[in-house]
Amino acid sequence: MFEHVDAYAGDPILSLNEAFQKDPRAGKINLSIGIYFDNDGRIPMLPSVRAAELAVVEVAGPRPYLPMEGAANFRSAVQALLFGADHPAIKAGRIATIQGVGSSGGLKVGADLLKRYFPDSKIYLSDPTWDNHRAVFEGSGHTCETYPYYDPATGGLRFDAMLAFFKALPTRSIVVMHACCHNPTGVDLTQDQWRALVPVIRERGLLPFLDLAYQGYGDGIDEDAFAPRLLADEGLSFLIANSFSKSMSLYGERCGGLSVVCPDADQAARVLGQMKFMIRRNYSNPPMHGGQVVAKVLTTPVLREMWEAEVADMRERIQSMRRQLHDVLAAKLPGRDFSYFLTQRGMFSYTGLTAEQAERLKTEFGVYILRSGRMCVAGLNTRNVEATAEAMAAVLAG
Ligand code: KET
Repeated sequence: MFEHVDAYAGDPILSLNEAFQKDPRAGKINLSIGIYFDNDGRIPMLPSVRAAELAVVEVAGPRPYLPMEGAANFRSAVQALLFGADHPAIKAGRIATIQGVGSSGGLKVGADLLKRYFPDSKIYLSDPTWDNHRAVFEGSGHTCETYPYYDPATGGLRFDAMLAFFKALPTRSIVVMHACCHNPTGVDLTQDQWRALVPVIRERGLLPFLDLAYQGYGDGIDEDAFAPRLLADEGLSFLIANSFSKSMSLYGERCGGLSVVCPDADQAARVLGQMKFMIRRNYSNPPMHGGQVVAKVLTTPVLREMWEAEVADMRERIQSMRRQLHDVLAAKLPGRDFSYFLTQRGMFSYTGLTAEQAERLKTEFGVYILRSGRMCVAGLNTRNVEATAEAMAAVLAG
């Protein structure tokens, strides 16, 4: 019956992570998947999240289905986190927010919604972007193209080319943008560059779809929400998917959301209704537990304060790993410029290593990075950073 089913080629991120788990070598180092590991190489259980979880379990009541759009307390906590509690767009009721199954689920609901109501619009992704962006949008029937973004020559942003490209896009084109901590490059727009984009988005009638998966890993929880706040302040319409996988170390609980900022409350109500329809025929309604833990952390002042400090610790640990990696590499290969490790933001660095060099890192040294050259800096720790730098130096030296 299933003779005609092809073998799955695998996923560039998840399948590599699976290969790492199976690797029997003791000194192996996992810098493949975008997961934050602590200095002991463990996925942390954040104390704020643990306390919230215990509180949630303590009062555990019945488990009805959640509404299609998710739990009201989670959805309003997401809005306050993204836009600031007192944002006029929240007060005006012009943001439609659903609780997703992770931010991947939010992206999927958004992709389905856009396919139905913007059937002729193309999706424009940054070159490069998170591998799964293309898969999710194509999976909903969209055609995806790319816009200029990363400059391999400088390790920075091709902002002028990007702006010129946006200026030439057809109206109602959908531009997918990373709100902070760009995956895979670690190269972000500055606040001034975001501001420069606003008139172009407005004049061309573009529809931004922001992806905020690393809030708090760039400059801070509020700082990393600069882009959605700016676009909302400017009265633009846009979508934003957000995730708690990384910021609360809750990967397996699949907590995230999708918010659509609309011109008025009436449009927001209709958009929310259609998102419910997309959800109903996809997975019906989201799971309960993780979302309640997230809402508890965000809305309980003492837990919120703990969480903000924990996020700052994770962010600072990554920065110190960036510095150590940079210093060892710079000492070993003095002719080369590794300053990009210091300027790139968030979990990832684009190392510039080729697919062959990445393969050598894996087979000869047990160091796993993606074939694109993306490294998850959050997988480094004081015990493996030296070995990683040495392996990279060996591979780079040929
Ligand atoms: N957006 C981006 C940009 C992203 O990097 C991830 C995950 C997600 C969304 C999905 O997050 P979630 O809320 O858990 O559905 N990225 C890492 C893991 C993965 O590929 O799924 C990664 O890039 O390694």
